[in-house]
Amino acid sequence: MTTAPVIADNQVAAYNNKGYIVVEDIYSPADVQEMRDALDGLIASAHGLTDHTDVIDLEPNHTPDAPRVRRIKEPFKNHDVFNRMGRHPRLIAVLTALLGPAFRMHGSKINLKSAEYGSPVEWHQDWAFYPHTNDDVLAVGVMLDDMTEENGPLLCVPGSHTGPTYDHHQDGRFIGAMDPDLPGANLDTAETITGPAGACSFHHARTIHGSGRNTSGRSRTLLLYQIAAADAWDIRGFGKEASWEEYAATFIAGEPTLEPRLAPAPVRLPYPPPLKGGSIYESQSLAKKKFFGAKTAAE
Ligand SMILES: O=C(O)CCC(=O)C(=O)O
Repeated sequence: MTTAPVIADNQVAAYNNKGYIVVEDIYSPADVQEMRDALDGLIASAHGLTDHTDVIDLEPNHTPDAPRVRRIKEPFKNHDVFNRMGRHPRLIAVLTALLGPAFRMHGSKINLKSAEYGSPVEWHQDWAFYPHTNDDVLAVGVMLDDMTEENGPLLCVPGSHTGPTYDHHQDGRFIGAMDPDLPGANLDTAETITGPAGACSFHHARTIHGSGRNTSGRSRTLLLYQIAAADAWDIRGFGKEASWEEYAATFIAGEPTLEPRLAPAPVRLPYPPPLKGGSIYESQSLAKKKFFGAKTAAE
């Protein structure tokens, strides 16, 4: 393992300028294998399921006998391996460079995007789902497979993290997707985020992003860790945690503070909530206009 800094100054500058970067070699091949093994166990538990659960979100073409998992919900909270990997020293080093010394894991998920059918994610800004008192908030995409041009990679619109927060509503209700025909969002300038397994992408919560269906023969498994600076408080309220102790346990560096930092950032609240909840896939399935495609027969 190299002793060089995990992230160079020009990468920090690129993150601030574009709203996203990729840093390679955060996780070793052994780390990636450990996460894949843990994931295999979670996927196996989808056998026999007839509906989504609190942990497992199913693809539209799932059947109990031929399980097809779209997403694992909250792996950091629900699984030791993903909890430990969320505290990996190399990840913490990068997050410290981008966010400062104290931050917490406010959510996590694994988007499986399986070969041949893995679902797309429509254009959106994470900020529209969880606005905070300041925008030192980002998502880490841990590549558990190589993410390539072919297997439904993440796409990010450069500079969009300094622009408006777009409407993610339809007919007066939050659906978690932007209108793809919206003028000014510059979706045509989106860049493809690629990297080898073990690399991580870091995208700012206001960056416009999405990804297409995986029609390739290779899976694109992306573990997403959602991170907020300690002084960025979710303006929807105390958060998902039931108690102060649970909230404090989400800190992966530094300590909680009771003094939120207020910074100007355009905010829209995700209310009233979508008629279909549970995951972004469910709420976005309500969108009348889809950019990434055509619905499948099963949707
Ligand atoms: O998995 C992807 O390509 C996009 C993930 C994402 O933006 C999300 O789940 O909010």
